[in-house]
Amino acid sequence: MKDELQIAMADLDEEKTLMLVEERIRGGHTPLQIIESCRRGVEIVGEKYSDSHYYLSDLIMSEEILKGVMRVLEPYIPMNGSEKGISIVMGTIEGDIHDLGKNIVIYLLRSSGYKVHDLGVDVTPERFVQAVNETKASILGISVLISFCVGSIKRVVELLAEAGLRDKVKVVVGGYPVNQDVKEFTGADFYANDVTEALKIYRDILEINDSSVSEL
Ligand code: B12
Repeated sequence: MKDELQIAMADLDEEKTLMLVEERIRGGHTPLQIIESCRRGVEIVGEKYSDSHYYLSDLIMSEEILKGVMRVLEPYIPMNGSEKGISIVMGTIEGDIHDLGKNIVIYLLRSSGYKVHDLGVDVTPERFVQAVNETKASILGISVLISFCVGSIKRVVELLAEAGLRDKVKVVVGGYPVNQDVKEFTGADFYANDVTEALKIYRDILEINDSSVSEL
């Protein structure tokens, strides 16, 4: 069922979106619930773009609104910043410049005290492997929103194996087109296409006992 915030986001109604976000945060909704409503809203923006009802400028508008939403939410995301000594590498795969979702996941992980090396966007398979090697990361998170870039993730996993690093790092893929088939095709260990599932996976991998992440 669509909610009012999801619809306001899908309609690219910035004022109403931000008003509803403020209202919800004051009403006790968690930042994760709010982010998920907005994510489902921009999913509709994407569908309208595919149907030629929206243009590229509308995708850009959805980016601006989502950044505004995060500015409202950030003060409500507790910084449980005690350094946990676990290293995570994240980046968006080669050919893809989408980074809003990746940045949200990184923000939440950092707020829980994890050290995240953000490689940015359009990251080559070789660069991912180099970063895992240099940082001794226990998790590699790869974001992908453009379907045809999925093949490069498979290449990352192959290169990790060639470098003798495959059993030292868990590979997590995330993003809109990701599903069980993508996980199997790429050889990744886990996949997530919403923030709650993403944080659950990181928590499970790291066997986090504190509840700092789940309380967001
Ligand atoms: C905003 C947007 C843009 C913005 C991106 C701004 C930015 N800085 O990221 C701009 C305008 C730049 C853009 C450009 C383009 N876009 Co665009 N874009 C979108 C849109 C509407 C929303 C994406 C988004 O930010 N969602 C909100 C975030 C919060 O959700 P998310 O990214 O899914 O992330 C969540 C989870 O997936 C997960 N997650 C994400 N990453 C990771 C990583 C890990 C490790 C984990 C565990 C979890 C995780 O957690 C996040 C938080 O909940 C999508 C539609 C859609 N359905 O996604 C299209 C969409 C992705 N874009 C699309 C296209 C085609 C393009 C362009 C090619 C358009 C063009 N003609 O130029 C270019 C891409 C150029 C390139 N080479 O990359 C298509 C891709 C189609 C496909 N599957 O191949 C989509 C699906 C729209 C559509 N339906 O046609 N886009």
